[in-house]
Amino acid sequence: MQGEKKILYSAVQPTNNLTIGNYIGAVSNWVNLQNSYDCVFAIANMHAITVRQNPAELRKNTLSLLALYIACGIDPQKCVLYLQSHVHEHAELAWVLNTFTYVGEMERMTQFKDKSARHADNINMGLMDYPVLMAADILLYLADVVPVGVDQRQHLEITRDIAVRFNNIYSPTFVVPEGLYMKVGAKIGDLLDPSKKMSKSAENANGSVFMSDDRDTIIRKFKRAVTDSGSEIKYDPENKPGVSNLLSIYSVFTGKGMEECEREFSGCGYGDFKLAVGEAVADKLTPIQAEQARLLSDKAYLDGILREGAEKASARARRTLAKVYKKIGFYQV
Ligand code: ATP
Ligand code: LTN
Repeated sequence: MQGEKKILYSAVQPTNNLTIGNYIGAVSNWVNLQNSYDCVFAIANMHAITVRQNPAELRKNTLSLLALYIACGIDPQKCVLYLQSHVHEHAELAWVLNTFTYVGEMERMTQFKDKSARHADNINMGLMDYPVLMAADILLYLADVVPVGVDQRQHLEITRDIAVRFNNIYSPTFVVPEGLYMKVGAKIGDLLDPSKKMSKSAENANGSVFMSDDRDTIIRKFKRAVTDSGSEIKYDPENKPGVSNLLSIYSVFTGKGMEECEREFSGCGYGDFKLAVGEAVADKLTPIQAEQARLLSDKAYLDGILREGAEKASARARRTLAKVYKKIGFYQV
């Protein structure tokens, strides 16, 4: 806890373009939470390189993600916004935590297994160690809560295990963080196959709506979205995964509760419903895209945010790492 407020930490990798799944599962919640918590948000470029990146693209995606955070409403005056590689303590704590993590635990991680299958030619140590670096991110800032999509639940669990393990061997050092998952939208499905999560790196780009898609593209993608048998528009993820996915998207993008959304579409055909969801998404994204473009034309401003963020983040990270080094017996002069 920092002052009166609990500490909240989260991050997104600057890989590809963000999808509305990332927005709904992560960034849009951050905007709502930033007043109630002491927030630290990172751009996880060290995680990004666990899958081979083009250096120029990675650089570009980094600034683009920072501009998107701000365009979505994250206020750099209220929150710490920084780039992971600017704070060397992440790599240092990850090394220490590696010695408190078992190989078997990492081999069991679902994301590791998925990504190993997708990148069979590059199953590098970093890919396997990804959750330990994520644990280091969270534990360095003594975060109380970590808002993420449900795909990250397993990584949060291992972070908690590592924290408890360390605290038990030495003395209370780390805060054991809680994952924060939203009721609606913690797992947005692919529009063409709602049983799969909508992903930045999906093979078929028609199933993912990107934050950078223009209005026509967004509407076209929603028009092609799969629905379910029957004609009723109600939230029932078990039996109506396609319709429920679209309702979740609509609910988050309009800020309306689920019951209100169901009422609005009662008696409406699937065609009109899909068009309405597409329009709501496009209406919300158009001004965000314009603001992102405006911010990207002011590189000096964005660099300034990163410089300031790195200073604030480093000051916190340094304190935690110093405690850890002391407890494990690293000689200090
Ligand atoms: P990739 O598909 O390239 O592995 P990703 O889309 O999972 O990447 P990340 O940077 O790994 O993107 O995740 C950023 C945040 O977005 C995380 O909090 C994650 O839980 C959330 N997220 C990702 N996909 C979805 C989704 N389909 N629905 C809800 N939240 C999601
Ligand atoms: N692995 C996360 C991104 C991430 C993260 C974090 C999220 C890196 N470090 C710390 C929360 C807290 C993902 O969403 N793929």
